[in-house]
Amino acid sequence: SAQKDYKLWLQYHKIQNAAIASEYKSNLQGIVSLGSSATSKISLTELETGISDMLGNKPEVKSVINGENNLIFGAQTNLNSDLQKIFQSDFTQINNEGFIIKSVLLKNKKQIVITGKNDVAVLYGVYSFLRLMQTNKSIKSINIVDAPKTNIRILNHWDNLDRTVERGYAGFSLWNWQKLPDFIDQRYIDYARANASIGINGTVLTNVNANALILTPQYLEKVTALANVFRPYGIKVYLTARFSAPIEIGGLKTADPKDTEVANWWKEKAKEIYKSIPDFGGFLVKANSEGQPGPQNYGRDHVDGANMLADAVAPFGGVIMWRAFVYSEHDANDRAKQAYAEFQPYDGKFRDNVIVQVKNGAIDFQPREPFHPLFGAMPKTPLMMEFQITQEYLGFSTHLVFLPKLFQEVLESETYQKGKGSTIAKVIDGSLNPHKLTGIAGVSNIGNDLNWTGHPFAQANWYGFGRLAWNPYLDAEIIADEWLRATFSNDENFIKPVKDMMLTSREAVVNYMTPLGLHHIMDTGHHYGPGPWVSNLSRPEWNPTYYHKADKNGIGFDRSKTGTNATAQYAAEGEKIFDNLETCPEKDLLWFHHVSWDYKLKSGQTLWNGMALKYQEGVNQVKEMQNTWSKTKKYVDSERYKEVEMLLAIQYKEAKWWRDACLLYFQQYSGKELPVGVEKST
Ligand code: GCW
Repeated sequence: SAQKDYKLWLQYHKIQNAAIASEYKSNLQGIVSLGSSATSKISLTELETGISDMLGNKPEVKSVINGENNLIFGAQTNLNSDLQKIFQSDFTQINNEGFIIKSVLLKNKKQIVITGKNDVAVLYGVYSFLRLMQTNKSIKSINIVDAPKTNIRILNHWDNLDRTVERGYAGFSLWNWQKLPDFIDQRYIDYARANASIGINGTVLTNVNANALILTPQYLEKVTALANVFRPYGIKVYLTARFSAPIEIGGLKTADPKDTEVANWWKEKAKEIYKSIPDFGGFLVKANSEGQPGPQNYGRDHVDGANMLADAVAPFGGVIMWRAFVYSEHDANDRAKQAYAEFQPYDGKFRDNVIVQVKNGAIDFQPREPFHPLFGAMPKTPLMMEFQITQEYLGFSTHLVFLPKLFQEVLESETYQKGKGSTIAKVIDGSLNPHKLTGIAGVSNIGNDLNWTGHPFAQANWYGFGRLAWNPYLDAEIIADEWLRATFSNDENFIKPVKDMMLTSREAVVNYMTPLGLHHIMDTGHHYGPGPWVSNLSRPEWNPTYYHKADKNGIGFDRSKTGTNATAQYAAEGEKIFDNLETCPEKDLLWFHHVSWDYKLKSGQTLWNGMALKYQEGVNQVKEMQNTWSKTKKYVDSERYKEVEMLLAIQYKEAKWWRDACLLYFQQYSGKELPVGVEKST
């Protein structure tokens, strides 16, 4: 039912396996909370709900530790001296947000203890413990010490104040500004709970294409109300700062970052915000990008702009997340090179409380992009990853695409910036070059749809983003496994095929949209469906033809030495690999090279045939996904079953649309027949 959909991965299904259920019952005779904060109360309620739903009976809640087989939870300072001693060395292994879950002998009695340095860390431990149960893992002798590897794990909502959501495909914004601050929608609480359960600790409430009004007292009062709801869940609120706000709402004549009045205006604004939101996170800024105002309007640069804002929030512990998503129509030779060209020289020039936010690839959230060359190339500057959870270029919320596969591919990418092993994950978590600030942002796919994300399986992308932000080394398969068990069923006959379906879904979308390194050939503006023929837009780098460059001789964007030399932005070893046709991974071929239609692929096929067969393979994979889903009826409630069935039917129809449109269009250039195995258009 819709109610099920709404509960996300926190279904707490009754445990079907009798042996597991009885193990849980015998180990969970009572619950003891050692704390009394709002956050401890959330932990307690969550444990009571989770355990009673999964086991069918409520464990006794005790006010003191007595008897054995209790689940005891509380922060370090609330532990008795025996427990303090037991966990002494474990505490040295974790940061402020880490937790410990352990089976211990306390006065010779067996107990399970969840602890951490503060109540929010304990809450993370509670969710981790409940996840063990949701996935039917043994709790007989637990020994888990875990801590997040990044410190800012944040959603970016591209939500406008009129509740429209830029690139949002799941309804309108959750934030009901009109009813705030006095009306607290239950959904705000449920949102915070879902985020806390996967370790997300920040949220940027507003669109990067920002509206200065959010910084007026009328709106800040509403923001304060949301911050108050989120605080006990360990979630900090951040806002986007429109660079021209001092003019628009401050009555100043300029927003020049070097103007003292402007700098003071921001200082006062920060003071005003922190007065009502003492733990306000800071600002996310899109400046001088796609028409947004910024320091360059005044002949200043990104460093001037970021540092001025950084100085305003620094006294209160705030941070500035300054985006590197910039490209200009005045240098349309290769858009992929522009962010690096502009930002790399700024390395080491930003204040300590600035983190530069870089999209995973150099163009824009494509089904597949090689990693952004800035990663690893600014060793003296903390960089945070920006992933897009909402599927702007991947079929909106109609196509089933499991994004952790994409995220993992990026995080595992080898930058070679400090030799082999310099992966993006190590750049992001500060292990390649140590930084105080580390982080991962995800552009949210959440809206006020009953099921939050439009597509029931898009919930897995929100979930997976959170899990990877916590641990960027986690395998997508583990994430899919956890999510399926927590969301649908622990039955292996369901898990195995549906997990395979999720894990192939990302390659399927690449195949039927942009195989072999093709990119940005979606129809223009909305980016839904194919549009490789579009070539009439005012800015050259908005036209799909700019990206595929198909002609009689071949197809692809030559970014090698013989072309725009974008490959030179990578570390020498990576550059060599991408530059050379022999070593360039075929999945990125047409991203880096323009090759003839007769170019021989590793399979021995010509490029034209290989490309056509990839389009067909994508279609076949979606057909297979439909087939897999059709066998799951008995494991899934009828509403979600039906929804996914209808959505997969659309996806299949549209995979064929992509195949047919792209092949028909490119065929005018290749002048070749379709190879055997490619179905004729329908
Ligand atoms: O992906 C593109 C989108 C814009 C977006 C921009 C950005 C918020 O098409 O809608 O604007 O990137 O990331 O700033």
